[in-house]
Amino acid sequence: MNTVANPLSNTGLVYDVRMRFHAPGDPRDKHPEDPQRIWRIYDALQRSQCLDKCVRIKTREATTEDILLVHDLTYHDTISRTAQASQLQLDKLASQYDSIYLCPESAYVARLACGSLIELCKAVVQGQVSNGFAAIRPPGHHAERIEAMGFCLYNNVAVATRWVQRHCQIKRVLIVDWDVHHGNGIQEAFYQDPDVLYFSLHRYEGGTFYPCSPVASCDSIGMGPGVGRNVNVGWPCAGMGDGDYLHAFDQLLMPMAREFDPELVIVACGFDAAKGDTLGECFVTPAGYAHMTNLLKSLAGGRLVLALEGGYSLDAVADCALACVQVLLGENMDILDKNSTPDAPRSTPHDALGTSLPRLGSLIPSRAC
Ligand code: 6DK
Ligand code: ZN
Repeated sequence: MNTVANPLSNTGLVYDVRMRFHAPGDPRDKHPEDPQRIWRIYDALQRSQCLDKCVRIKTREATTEDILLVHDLTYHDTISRTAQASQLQLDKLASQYDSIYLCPESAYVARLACGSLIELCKAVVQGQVSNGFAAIRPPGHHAERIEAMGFCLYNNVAVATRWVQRHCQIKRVLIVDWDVHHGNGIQEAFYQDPDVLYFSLHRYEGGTFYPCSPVASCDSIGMGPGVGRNVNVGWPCAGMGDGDYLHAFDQLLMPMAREFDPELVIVACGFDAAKGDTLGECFVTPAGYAHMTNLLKSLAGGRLVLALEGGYSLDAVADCALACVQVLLGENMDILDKNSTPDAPRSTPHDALGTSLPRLGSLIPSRAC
């Protein structure tokens, strides 16, 4: 039997067909952040009978008050006004940001994504469901206080984190960001906050991989009272796989997380490090994401929320999201491919984790470096 047992749970799901309305102004423009991404997740859940086992969480728009927990009012108003703008004006505004497209529905959809993640986090914290998955878009982890970037308008994960801290009696939140890009916006929001541990694994490559900023380096450790609560595992190259990710979980994330003792865990859940994603150029498998989900389920009394960020291979996004939801539901997981599991420790230092830790993923034959 090639599966690993997993206790049953009650899993919330956010999906709203209206989140497909955010799309490039010219429908002939193909963009990786494609409305079909969330539909493909929904379809995979339906085909595998997982949909019926999930509890659907009612979606809602984030209010201005919610958005202002992270973003500034002028920025909020700039995005809100896009609902009345012409496509020409929208293209002009979008061009002032880095890697952004806008259409008249974008602001509404961004509020819907953000508000729905808040509702899912609330349901988990209040115990209506044990854990949950939010198939939301546009993504959020690059969005800064006053800046849209990297396909992101509002920082869904940061707003939901601040919301549960403000409205529920939740203090310590662990945010794990396994999107292949660094979540500069989440880092910015909590950089001085001792109550939010932000842990990101991403391609860094000396600051040449998007968002191409030195703030994504492992030197960014937090500031003031937040020192030690920001952890960047910046990969030096493409080609990372299950072994690399699980080794970083085993050696760094899980020990730090146990010590931090979070009351809620939120994953900025991009699937662009998945095998088959041409933007990410990595090799994480659905079983790899399932095992990472399973490890995180052991924290915070199982209060775990996965919020979709990137992921551009429609097949990989569907397969990986399904594998994660199956773990959330407590279904058995596929065992990992032997060639993707962590290698026995070696003494070779690794750029990303510092000199005292073994080299990662050395069993993976396909890596580019
Ligand atoms: N632009 C994200 O996955 C967003 O982190 C990544 C944003 C990358 C912007 C640079 C880039 C392309 C590439 C191909 C075609 C058009 C634009 F926020 C998340 F969605 F999660 O690669
Ligand atoms: Zn990404």
